[in-house]
Amino acid sequence: MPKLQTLEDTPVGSAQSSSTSSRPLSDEQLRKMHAYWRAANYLTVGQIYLKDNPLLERPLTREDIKPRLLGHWGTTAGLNFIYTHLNRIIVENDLNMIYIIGPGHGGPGLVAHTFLEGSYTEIYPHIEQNKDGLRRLFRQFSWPYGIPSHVAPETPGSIHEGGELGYSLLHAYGAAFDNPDLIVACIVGDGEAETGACATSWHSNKFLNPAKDGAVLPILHLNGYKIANPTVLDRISHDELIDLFRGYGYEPIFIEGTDPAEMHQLMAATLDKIIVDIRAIQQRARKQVVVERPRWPLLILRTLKGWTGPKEVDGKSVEGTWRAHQVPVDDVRNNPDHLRILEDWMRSYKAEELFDQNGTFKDELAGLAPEGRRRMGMNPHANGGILLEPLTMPHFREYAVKVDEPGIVEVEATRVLGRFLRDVIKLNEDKRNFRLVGPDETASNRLDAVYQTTGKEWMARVDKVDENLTTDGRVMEVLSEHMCQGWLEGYLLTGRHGFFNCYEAFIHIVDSMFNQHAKWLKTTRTLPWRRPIASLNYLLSSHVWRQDHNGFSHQDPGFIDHLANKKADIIRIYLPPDANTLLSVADHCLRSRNYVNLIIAGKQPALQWLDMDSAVRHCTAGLGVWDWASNDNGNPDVVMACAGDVPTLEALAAVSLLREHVPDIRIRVVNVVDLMTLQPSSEHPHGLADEDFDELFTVDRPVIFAFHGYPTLIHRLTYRRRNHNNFHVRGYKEEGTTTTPFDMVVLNNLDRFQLALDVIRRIPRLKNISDKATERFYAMMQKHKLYVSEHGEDLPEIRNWRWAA
Ligand SMILES: Cc1ncc(C[n+]2csc(CCOP(=O)(O)OP(=O)(O)O)c2C)c(N)n1
Ligand SMILES: [Mg+2]
Repeated sequence: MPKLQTLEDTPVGSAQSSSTSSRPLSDEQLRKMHAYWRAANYLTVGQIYLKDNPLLERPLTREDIKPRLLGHWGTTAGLNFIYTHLNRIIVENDLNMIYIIGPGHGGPGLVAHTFLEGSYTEIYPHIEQNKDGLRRLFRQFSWPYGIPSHVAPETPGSIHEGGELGYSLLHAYGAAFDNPDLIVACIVGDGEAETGACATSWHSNKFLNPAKDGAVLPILHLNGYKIANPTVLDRISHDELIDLFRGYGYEPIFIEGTDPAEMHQLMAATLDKIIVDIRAIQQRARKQVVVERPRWPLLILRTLKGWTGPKEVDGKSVEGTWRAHQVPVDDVRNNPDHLRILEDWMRSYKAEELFDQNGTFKDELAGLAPEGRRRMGMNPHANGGILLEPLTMPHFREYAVKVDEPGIVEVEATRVLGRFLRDVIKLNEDKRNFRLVGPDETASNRLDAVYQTTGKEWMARVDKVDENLTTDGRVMEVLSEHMCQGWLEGYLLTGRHGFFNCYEAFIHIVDSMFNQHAKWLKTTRTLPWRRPIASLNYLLSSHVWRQDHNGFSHQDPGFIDHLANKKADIIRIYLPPDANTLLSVADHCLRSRNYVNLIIAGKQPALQWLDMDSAVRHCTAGLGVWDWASNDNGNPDVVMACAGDVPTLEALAAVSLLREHVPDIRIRVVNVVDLMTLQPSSEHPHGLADEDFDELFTVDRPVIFAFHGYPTLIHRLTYRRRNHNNFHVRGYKEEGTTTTPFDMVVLNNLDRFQLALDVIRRIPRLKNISDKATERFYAMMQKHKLYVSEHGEDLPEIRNWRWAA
């Protein structure tokens, strides 16, 4: 190994490398590459500041300047530098490479580069390769109805917006899995590296198999600053920094400097070496029988924040400081000194040497970029829908649970799903395009049938006691919901399929990541060139009602509410009441595109309601009357609605109690699988038309609704329905502990006794029996309480309850 120099030995400002000192670029190459970088920087500054005069053909005036200066300069010079150099190694080595930019606020840099390489104009022909095109390119940036300032879905070549920092490396690894030919260059901001998600994501190298997967090249962009502060990684000693990354299992290669000519040589030499190293690792692994975890190279690039920008503004240092983060010189329209600084800055890039009189990028420079799909802006992996192949699906009906009578057999729904997923994996093994991710819970969620056909990907040490670990597994388990989510997103965005299983309460850890993915999907629907990708599928099991081991900390159904906030077009929420409905829903979700599908299903033995034909019909409708449980003959006293497996059980148990105690009561049972059917059709594509809703829920009868989650959501979804005033919802009200399954529903007033009372109290003609019923049902609850306190389990009549037709 080359000896690493410590920062203390190194005068800042001179280029340093721990890896090499050779100078691979000829003078000509150096001149051109430097010009290419200047062009990208020029276009970046132009986008932030100018609405006219794009080639500075006349002195800048305030009329040329945008009224609102929005964007981020500081990170972008470094990003542009890296892109220029990646172009060279792509061309020289014919690499299949994509670029993920953690500090996505460097959006104008990626726009600039994809414009220079021609990708941008191919996708957006009105941004021509001439003066008009440049003017439009500048003007549209951070402009109303133009393009966003970040590396957004609108940006060619991007699968990572980077607006919310922290996920770049996870997306990079997700993209690299099962893409043996792909190299994912991933810029990680030194501020971004302080986030929790990023901190854990370095461990992804323990899950990447050099023989079967592609490579990730992490590039830590050590520009020293965030918005207003230094970064931790910049202010620890060089040794500590290197030790940190060696500790994560990488081979850090450090380069530093400010002089462009020196830095170009150093960067080129370093990247050459890195590509040799990556290829050597891959070749070795691909020849070996037993694959070992290599030390992948990691580049640490220490440059100036705002490199090549204004050194000083109003007597304060800007280049190389946090002041360069956004717009380094502001108020340009009103402050002539600032206008002059901007003009000098822009002229320092010598646009006249870069663009011809028409404003077209000069051929000799444009020729440096890769061609066709090798351009990072045009690489199909960054528009994964292009590469998406549908999964070969087993027939879900073959996994059906036999249900002769509703409410008699008990089955663990997720265990049944596990067999189906096992065969999804088996049938797509050759395509290598499906992964099941989860934070250490796949077996706990009872999906362990998958281990009959595959193992868990694991590149670290294996001990005798371990089970199902392999270097080539379709299951990815790591105790980080962030990693599961980020990997899966990267995998989906590059055109593959997957499934995320998680405890219901802890999926909240990735609320924010889900937000970002949902925003991405929403935007891509408006971009015809972005092809649809496979949906992000969540299975939440070990849910709020059956946390028998764990208690209150594990009881939280709020992820449903979180999803329901997002754009209806992309959100689907399913609460299958039993195994056959779960199979039908899962099959549907795995075939769908561009959605986030949320499925919530229990793993505990539970009564089964529908045979497969009925399940398919029910799921196709999304909700419906369960005739076998209803006796209303079109004229119900009450509608008993339910959504979720446990609420369905309690609702049906309440119905049978009511039949017993109030024999002439007419009850209609409506079960909801697809929650979004409750919304008006104007709000959600699955929303039921008002007439159909009225038909099911009536316009004037009480509706007692037993719901899996927080009750307010049902009100939110139905408040515009005619009968909303008669909706009475029971659900989780944040009461929990380590108690019996039935006591959990009692604590939250979702139990059969409470539901039965709710019914009686709301049917006017039953007013006279209300007090008596209250007494009787309260007595039953009392008996339950005493029994569970004494015996530690539910009453036999609760445990052994079955639906009697
Ligand atoms: C999770 C998150 N928290 C805070 C922010 C606000 N923010 C935007 S840029 C930035 C600083 C980023 O610093 P760094 O990663 O070092 O990027 P660079 O220096 O390259 O601009 C912050 C805090 C954010 N975008 N995401
Ligand atoms: Mg930084």
